[in-house]
Amino acid sequence: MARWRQRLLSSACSSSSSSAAAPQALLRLASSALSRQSSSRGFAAAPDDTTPFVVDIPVPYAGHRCDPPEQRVETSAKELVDFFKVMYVMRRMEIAADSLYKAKFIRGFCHLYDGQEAVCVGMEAALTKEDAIITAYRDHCTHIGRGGTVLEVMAELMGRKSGCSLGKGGSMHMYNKEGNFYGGNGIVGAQTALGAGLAFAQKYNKQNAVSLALYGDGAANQGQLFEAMNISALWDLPVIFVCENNHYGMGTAEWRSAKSPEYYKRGDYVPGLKIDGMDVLAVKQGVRFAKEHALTKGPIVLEMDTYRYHGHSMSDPGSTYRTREEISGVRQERDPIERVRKLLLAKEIVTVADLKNLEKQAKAEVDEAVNQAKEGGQPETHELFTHVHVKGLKQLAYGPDRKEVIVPLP
Ligand SMILES: Cc1ncc(C[n+]2csc(CCOP(=O)(O)OP(=O)(O)O)c2C)c(N)n1
Ligand SMILES: [Mg+2]
Repeated sequence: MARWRQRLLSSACSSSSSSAAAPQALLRLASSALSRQSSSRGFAAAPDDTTPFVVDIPVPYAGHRCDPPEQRVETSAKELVDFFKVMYVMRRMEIAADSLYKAKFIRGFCHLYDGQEAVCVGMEAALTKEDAIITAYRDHCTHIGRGGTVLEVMAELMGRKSGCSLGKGGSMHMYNKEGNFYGGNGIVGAQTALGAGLAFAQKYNKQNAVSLALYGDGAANQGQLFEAMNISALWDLPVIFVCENNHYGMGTAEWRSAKSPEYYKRGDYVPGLKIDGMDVLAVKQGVRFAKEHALTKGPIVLEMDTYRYHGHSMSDPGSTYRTREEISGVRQERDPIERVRKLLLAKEIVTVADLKNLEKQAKAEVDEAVNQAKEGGQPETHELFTHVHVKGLKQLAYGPDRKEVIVPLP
């Protein structure tokens, strides 16, 4: 078991001897860049420069029934700065949600995404908003990725009407039709079949777009995932099944629940790709590859090797089935924001002071959203009966004994 834990820290590096030292090399490179910081900033590129340059992806991809993409990826100074900014906002937002929950401003369920930001952000960098996304309950940051605001998330979490689901959904039910984001779903694995349905609609309507159905390692053992894969493969649907493997389900480690934790291979006849989900550039490149595949050949599985710092939900301290050392080890070795920070410094795109400023701005943005959300009102009572049924069906809502009709639903 100790060996299994060790794998979390070194992650997919173990699959290639040449790459095993790569993360350490990246860390060394970054820390030497850090020590080179001085008052004079020798820009290799200005922070808003969009000129492309190439970066190595240290952890090798692993392919199943497909040749993986290159271990090199194009990026730019601007893209890296934008990645840092958005991931930092996401991190602050989740930390704020944690405090608000403890202060009882947020009630009910609350599933935090900190640690997994690179999956969401790298994915979006390879997609357009024509592409659709559906995920499970860990959806706050997905909403931001789809173009939503921190205020919409915070207000939704606190049950305020300025929330993205008008304060009626809460943590598990972020939603944004304009951004082709179909939620936030609480039934483990069910969203994968809905994702196949979204891809069916895209193909039927001859859209040049794909659907991404995200699910966790725990959900990977759900039967309906395999039903969804079967029909998607039969009909060549443009769907990307994205397994966010954070190595734990609800209080259960993957080795206790999955006979084969090689989730990228579990589509059997459906090709798969394993990606370092803590590396935003690796995710971008992998999702771009998968989109091309899905549009031309049909479904593909992506396994994102990632990690969540918080427990499964607020009732789970997250430290009873894993050690604190494991969590802090992943933070030190693989944190997705730190990785981009080091790259920005190594490439001399920003200084330490610039990054501090960006962090300050992100914190201020989140603080302001929290304050605004707190001031917002709760949904009106009549909203209890909207968004329940399709409009115009004239369904009746009854009292508990079904004798008393409360209201005809609009
Ligand atoms: C059909 C169904 N079974 C059980 C649950 C309770 N449940 C919620 S999350 C979860 C574990 C999911 O773990 P994973 O897919 O790895 O996602 P993570 O929480 O790690 O993001 C379980 C068993 C549920 N919501 N739906
Ligand atoms: Mg999990």
